[in-house]
Amino acid sequence: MNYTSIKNIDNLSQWVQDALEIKRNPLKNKKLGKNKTLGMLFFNPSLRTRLSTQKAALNLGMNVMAMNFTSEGWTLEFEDGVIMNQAASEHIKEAAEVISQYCDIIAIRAFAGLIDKEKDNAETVMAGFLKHATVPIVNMEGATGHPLQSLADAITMEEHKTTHRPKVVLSWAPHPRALPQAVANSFVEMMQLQNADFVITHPEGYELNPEITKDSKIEYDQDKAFENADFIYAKNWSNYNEYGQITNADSNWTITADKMNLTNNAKFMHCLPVRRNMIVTDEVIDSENSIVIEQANNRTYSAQLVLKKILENGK
Ligand code: SN0
Repeated sequence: MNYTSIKNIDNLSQWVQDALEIKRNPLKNKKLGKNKTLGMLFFNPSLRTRLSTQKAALNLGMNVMAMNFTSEGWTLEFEDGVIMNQAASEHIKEAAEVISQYCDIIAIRAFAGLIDKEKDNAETVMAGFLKHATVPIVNMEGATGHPLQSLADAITMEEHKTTHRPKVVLSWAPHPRALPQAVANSFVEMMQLQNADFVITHPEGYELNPEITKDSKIEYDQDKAFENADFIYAKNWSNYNEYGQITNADSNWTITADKMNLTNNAKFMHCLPVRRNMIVTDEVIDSENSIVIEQANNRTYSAQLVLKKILENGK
């Protein structure tokens, strides 16, 4: 069993309940991972993902090895049949097979490069490991998705929802750097499995991949989208059509207290790290309605559920 996409979740509400059970009793399966090793490979920075996934593995009694490939590993080649006379020192074929001998599960973080859309959509790094590793793979944010984050988001919303069918708004917000669409993509896919009134709001032109958003509702008027919302999920992403570009930096999209006042006393969510007073004002993120810290806490239980399932199911 791999966990590379929200599509790997067969029953979201059951998974959320199982994760909440783990949260109530996190050390219950402390023997399950005995003498098993999780290898975590990072091609990009991480705070929550690295520490929460490690914590999850430790709660299951696993051993953990983490490696930062950008500063510590050989530069990898992912293309077949090339003459390796450029920067890459080692082919994914050997690297993935070798790491598979040391680890029982391999978790990978490899962001979108945001230059070559086709290459990002092909998930070159994740796909290379899926093809050549001989152990299960966990996605710790690939080029197009961040399914551990979205599972944690689902757990967090289950804990905080006050109605059976909440209104959930995914709102784009401005950012000084070009960011991937991964977090937004997986959030959309997760919301499509929920009983909710789900709305995506972003400036015109900032549409996500239509193969992911499918028939999810899009409202270009942010104020209108916020009306009666129970959850505001803020996230920046760079332009998908003009791939990887920043074509809008309008500070009117920043989540302010005035905008939150349009909602039904909505909870504020963000995956973190967050740029204060760009994405969200201090007033909102420091308010009682902000649940970003609990959301980060739930990363542990999201990862622990996934690792537990893999340990139980094997390959
Ligand atoms: C990443 C992203 O995909 O948006 C990771 C989020 C979990 N975020 C960033 O790279 C933020 C970087 C910054 O400079 O604010």
